[in-house]
Amino acid sequence: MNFIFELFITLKKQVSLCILIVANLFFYSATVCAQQKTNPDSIREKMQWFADAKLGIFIHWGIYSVNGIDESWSFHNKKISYENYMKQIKGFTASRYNPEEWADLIKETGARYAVITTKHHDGVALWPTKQHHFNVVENSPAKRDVLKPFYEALDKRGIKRGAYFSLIDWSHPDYPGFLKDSSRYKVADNPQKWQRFQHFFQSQIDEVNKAYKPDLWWFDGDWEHSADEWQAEKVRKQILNIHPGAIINGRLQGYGDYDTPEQNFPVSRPKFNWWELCMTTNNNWGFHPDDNNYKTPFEVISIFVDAVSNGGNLLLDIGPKEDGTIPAEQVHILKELGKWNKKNGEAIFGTLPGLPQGHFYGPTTLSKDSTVIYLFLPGQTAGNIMLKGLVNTIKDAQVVGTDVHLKPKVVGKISWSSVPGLVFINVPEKDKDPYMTVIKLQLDKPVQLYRGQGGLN
Ligand code: JFZ
Repeated sequence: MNFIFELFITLKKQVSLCILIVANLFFYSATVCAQQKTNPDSIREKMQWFADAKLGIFIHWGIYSVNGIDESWSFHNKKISYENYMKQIKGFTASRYNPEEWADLIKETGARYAVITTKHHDGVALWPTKQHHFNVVENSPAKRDVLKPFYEALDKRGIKRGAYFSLIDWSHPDYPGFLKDSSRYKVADNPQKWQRFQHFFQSQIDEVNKAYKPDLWWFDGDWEHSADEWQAEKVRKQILNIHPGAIINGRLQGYGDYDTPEQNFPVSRPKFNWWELCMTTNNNWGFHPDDNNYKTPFEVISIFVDAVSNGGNLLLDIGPKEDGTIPAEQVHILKELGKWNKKNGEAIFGTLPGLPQGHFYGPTTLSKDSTVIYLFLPGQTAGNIMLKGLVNTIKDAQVVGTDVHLKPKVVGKISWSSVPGLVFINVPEKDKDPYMTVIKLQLDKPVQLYRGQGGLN
């Protein structure tokens, strides 16, 4: 990111101060969370595709889709016995699974990456693991590696391949954790057993790494053990030795590359270098026929735009059925999002985070060279919108995805003051997008903002 914001602050007695703030300082100075042990400068290059990607599709597919119950947590939280939970494996057929169709749908959304559960906390692998542990190839009627054709289909379409991998394995006899109120042993009391587990899970990671070379690793469950216990640094190196460009999410006890707030929406801009909001389309990660609490396409688009405006990505989840079909409500959301992206994508993909709060009552993004501001009109806005503190001259204003050009009006510019006037733009009702309208402002040069208090300091 190499543009600068110029912040003009007019002080009392006509002392004009011009402060240049390097954007790096603005966006990158910050508490780093997932990345305490990694150096942001050394990973910046490999993170570029992720920073530009903005949208990923998350897929929670596993034996929990057979009964349509909580993924792994249902037995852990004792809503169902472990035995009955595991019986679902006999119902996992993948009989109508069409990975090419999945990849087409993902492509249609505009997403640049997809992350699939290679193994959830229940320990059931979707690939033919050689570690003598549950997998859908040997233990389920699906009888095949369901990951391979999916990753191939993504590859064909230029979509980056992500592997969700649960460090926790509540099914493994050498893993301490099991039900919410019971554990098999304490690591300190039985280091050999824990070492066997370390060897096991690291061998599984190695299998996935060598077989599919994921572009992104999405670990989960690190909270049950420390970085030392997981040998997090070793795991990171093990992955990067095979695939130096691989990106690792923040759930590796400080050895990841980016942060993953889950189902929680930031209000002020997160100070992480890179972050990704993962979110369900209804209230559940996996297939849940009883859960009809779906977000509308408008709500999903609003959340997506808000994340992007604040420098984040959205990883939007779907939960296919055991036969491999995707619930119709989820297909609908994905297609509507895709339609919107097709029209408005230039304001999203490959952009920079938008203006700091205070200039516009809605999300914004900037083009890479920061000579374009995109204004996202919240809700069903039409009529006059207002932009404050823009020092630049606007060369052109256009409704994105259309050939409609608008005429901004500058109000209240005082000749003797360096404080910019207010920009009003009238957006006609007839040019509104059904979900969210975007206005493109072409500036005379990289954006310059006035951030002062109106002439007096
Ligand atoms: C985790 C998983 O447990 C969940 O099943 C899903 O895969 C999601 C994407 O990631 O989410 C969590 C993480 C922590 C807690 C609950 C769900 N927790 O600490 O209660």
